[in-house]
Amino acid sequence: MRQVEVRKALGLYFVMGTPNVKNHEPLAVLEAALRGGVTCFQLREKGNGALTGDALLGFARKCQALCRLYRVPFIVNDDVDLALALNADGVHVGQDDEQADSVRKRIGPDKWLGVSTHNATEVQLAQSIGADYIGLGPIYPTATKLDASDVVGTNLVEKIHTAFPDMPMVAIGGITLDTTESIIQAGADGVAVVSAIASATDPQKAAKSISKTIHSTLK
Ligand code: TZP
Ligand code: MG
Repeated sequence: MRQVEVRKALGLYFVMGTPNVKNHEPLAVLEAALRGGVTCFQLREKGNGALTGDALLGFARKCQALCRLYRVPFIVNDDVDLALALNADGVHVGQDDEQADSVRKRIGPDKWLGVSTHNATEVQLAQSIGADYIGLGPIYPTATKLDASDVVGTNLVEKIHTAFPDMPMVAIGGITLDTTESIIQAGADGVAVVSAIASATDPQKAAKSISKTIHSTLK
């Protein structure tokens, strides 16, 4: 069943674009993360020096090929045209991006649609237009997204989990190995991280440690 598959993929959801990687080669970081056990990957190419045009297309193709190798869903942030050109597994949009219902029409019923949310009203709307999962956050302060809205804390994870038990949910924003357990205990299906893996000295080890914590907490 699709919802079961989606929930499983949300476990350790790695989000990355080339600007998020400083001391390594971005594709090497993605491969290390995949080896370490990430269960979903979102290409979020944003910020200073972000790739565009053919360079973006080429990089995205390489990311997609790596994800296929590790049998991990490949999701594209915001860029519906890119997702369609690559036949990505899904698209993730925020509140300021193309309206989720219009995205759903363009990608069709089979691709996954994720929507970033910050409160119950946005979750309700995401559910009504048939989102496959929601991202909820920022849970904690984050330096990765400069225009991030106010932090919501794990209280909102609990509240949304109770109010929308059928909506797969991944928490995002400032999440580290140390906070993973409390987020899963609050009812999230998984954690989405950028810097906890992309900025780690050893991205594979970082992914493996978070993955272990998720599995032992979910049991
Ligand atoms: N959306 C809300 S917070 C965030 C995004 C994309 C950035 C999360 O990055 P990090 O480094 O895991 O805090
Ligand atoms: Mg967006």
